[in-house]
Order: sequence, then C-alpha cells, then structure tokens
Amino acid sequence: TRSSRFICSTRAAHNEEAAAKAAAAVAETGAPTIFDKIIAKEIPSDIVYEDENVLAFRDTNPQAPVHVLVIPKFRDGLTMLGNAEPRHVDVLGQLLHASKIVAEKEGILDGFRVVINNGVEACQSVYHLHLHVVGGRQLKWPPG
Ligand code: TR5
Repeated sequence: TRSSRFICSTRAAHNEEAAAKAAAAVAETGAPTIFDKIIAKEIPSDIVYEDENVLAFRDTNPQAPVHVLVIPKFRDGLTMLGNAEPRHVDVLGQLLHASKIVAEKEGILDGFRVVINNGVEACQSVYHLHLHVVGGRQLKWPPG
C-alpha cells in the first residue's frame, strides 16, 4: 500500500488499511453517509448557503478560517467526482456557482480555493461529492 494511506487521518496505523478498504467499499456501494443526515437536518450543521439543489455548511474540522463544504442535496451516484456522468453536468455547475456565492458571503472573493478530494489516494473520507471552499488566510501552493 502507498504511504498516502497513512497521512489522511489521525487513526492508529493498524487501522489505516481497514479504513481505506471501508472507504473504497462505500464509494462502490453508495451507502448513505453522514451528509444525508446533515441534508435531512437530523444532525445540526452551520449552514452558510442553501438552495433547491445545493447545501453549504461549515466543516467541523476547519483547515483555514473559512472552510465550507458545498454538496449536492441529491447525490444521484455522485459519491465522488470520478463517478460523474453527463447527467450530472448541471449540478456540477451549480456546485461551482454555489462555491462562489459562499466565497462572496464569507468575504474571501479576493482569494479562496475550491478543492475536491477524489478517492482514497486523495484522502477522500466521505463518499458524497463535496467541494471544499477554503480561505481567509494566505494559502500555500502546491497543496500536499
Ligand atoms: O476528506 P474529504 O475530502 O472527504 O472531506 C470530508 C470533510 O467532511 C472533512 O473535511 C471533515 O472534516 C468533514 N466532516 C466530517 C463530518 C462532518 C464534517 N463537516 C461538518 N459536519 C460533520 N459531521 C456532523 N460529521 C462528520 N463525520
């Protein structure tokens, strides 16, 4: 296995392999994720923006002063960007546009980053497509 599996989480090393396998399995099956409960408002979240198709809420483990997740309300097979199909083009555009609205609302239009982690090797941990909108500090490049 690649060392990247060891840097995605703070879990003990002996759990890493199992965690990676579980994540990959969820990506395959499309099992419900924690984001379904956030969308259903069964779990509270700090919502920044919402419309018919998109929900944006603050990440509970922020990596910058502003760190908001933008997700489709209807996953429709979009566990990850790598599963995108032509039918998803509209919602993909809506997610990007919502990211701009979030940046505007948060006052970071002068400098922000939109990130999609796709798959185990990119440290994706929730298999419901989400865009990270990050900013509010000087961001470094390249990312890790
Ligand atoms: O690693 P990827 O790209 O999959 O990003 C998943 C993100 O979801 C991480 O940045 C987590 O910090 C974030 N996350 C995980 C949970 C959660 C959350 N953000 C808001 N609220 C959350 N709840 C209630 N539960 C989580 N497990």
